[in-house]
Amino acid sequence: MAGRGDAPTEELQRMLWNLAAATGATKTKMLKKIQDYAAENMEAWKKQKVLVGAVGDPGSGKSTFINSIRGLKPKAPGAADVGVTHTTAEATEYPHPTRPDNLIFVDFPGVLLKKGTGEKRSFDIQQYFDQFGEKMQQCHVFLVFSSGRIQHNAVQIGMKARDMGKKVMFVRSKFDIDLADKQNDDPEYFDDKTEADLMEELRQEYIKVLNKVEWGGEVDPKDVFIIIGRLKNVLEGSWDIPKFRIALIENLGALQKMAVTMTCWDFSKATIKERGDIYRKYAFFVAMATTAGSFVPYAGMVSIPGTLAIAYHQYKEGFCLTGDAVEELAKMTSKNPEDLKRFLSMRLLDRVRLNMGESEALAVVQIVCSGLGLATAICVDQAADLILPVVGAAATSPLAYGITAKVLHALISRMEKCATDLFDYAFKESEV
Ligand SMILES: Nc1nc2c(ncn2[C@@H]2O[C@H](COP(=O)(O)OP(=O)(O)OP(=O)(O)O)[C@@H](O)[C@H]2O)c(=O)[nH]1
Ligand SMILES: [Mg+2]
Repeated sequence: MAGRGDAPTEELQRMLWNLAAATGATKTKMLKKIQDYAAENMEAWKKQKVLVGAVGDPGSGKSTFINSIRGLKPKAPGAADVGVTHTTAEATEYPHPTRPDNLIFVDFPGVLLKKGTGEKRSFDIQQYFDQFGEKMQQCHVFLVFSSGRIQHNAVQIGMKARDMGKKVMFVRSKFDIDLADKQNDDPEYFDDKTEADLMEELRQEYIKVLNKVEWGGEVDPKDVFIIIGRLKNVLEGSWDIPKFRIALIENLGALQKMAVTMTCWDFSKATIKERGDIYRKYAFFVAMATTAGSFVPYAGMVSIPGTLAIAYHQYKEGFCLTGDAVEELAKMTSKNPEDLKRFLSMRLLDRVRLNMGESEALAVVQIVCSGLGLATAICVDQAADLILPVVGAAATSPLAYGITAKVLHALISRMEKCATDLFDYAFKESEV
């Protein structure tokens, strides 16, 4: 699906073609235009708004999941009401606490019952649509929830969403209950089969039911996610959560992908590479913006390598390596937060292989470090460690595009590695 977020890439492509065709002074002018454009777009994802709608069976865990993916426990301030009784009656927006303007989950009520029909109360899709159709229209992606077997009502709502041209993903929650039920009903099942086998069986059964209730059209198994919606399970990425996260961003435009990746905490190793790929695709903008000679000031920063510092902090956030994220990880894994932070800073300080000549690398390091010195401690927290622990002479020349791009790619690989090591370390039972 080509979302609106892809637009800058197309525009940029046009600009690059023009640049290739231009010569002399026109070429210089074109390059400047591209650099300005890149500077403008470096943080363009911050203007993106992504609305994710959760619809489906009552009590299936919609609100619980919305809280968890926002990093909130059920009773935390700003959390959606959850409970064993019917809770959600209005379509309610739940902005992500980290970036409330960028990512919003819309919690739709489970079913709307026809008034005054006594015992034979039934779901009326038209009534539901009259009431919530407008809100549904605003959403980019829909999650159709069920726990246990999916009900016809939920499928009907999903069909409406699909007919609106929205991407629909099916979430079957409460897999922990399915597992416990299976243990109880058929304990021998696990003699030669695993929990993952049960998950696949449930997925197939789910698809069969969808076909039976006339979903119409093939259901791709990749669109069915079997999860446990509790906070810990979502953050640590158990069962289909990593696949879900990847599928969610795959269905968004380029800038929207960036907005979601930058917003949601995720401590599973399974999505690290996808996050890295998003940053690698985006590195062009950062490198261009960084090398633009006229690029002062930007986001309140005055140095050219300041854009690198911004990128560095974005990567740290996106890979969940900030202080707040590490503290949450420590809480989840019952580890000492200071210990995890120490582990992380040691990893961040490790030598980065820049894959370039020694002197070239040293020049970059000097420029970056001096830039960070200028950028003040507010912007860079304790991270004057940016690339190598070398603080050298002041920068005299702007960075070349090629070198900057290499630095950015090296930074992204470094963050990927740090996140992998940190999550391994935190989730390991012993040794902490
Ligand atoms: N065991 C288990 N319980 C869950 C899970 N997800 C949610 N629950 C529980 O299921 C109950 C209903 O969850 P809600 O999140 O309120 O469900 P809902 O779909 O928002 O319900 P309505 O708003 O009433 O339609 C709560 O008691 C949750 O704690 C899960 O993955 N596993
Ligand atoms: Mg609810």
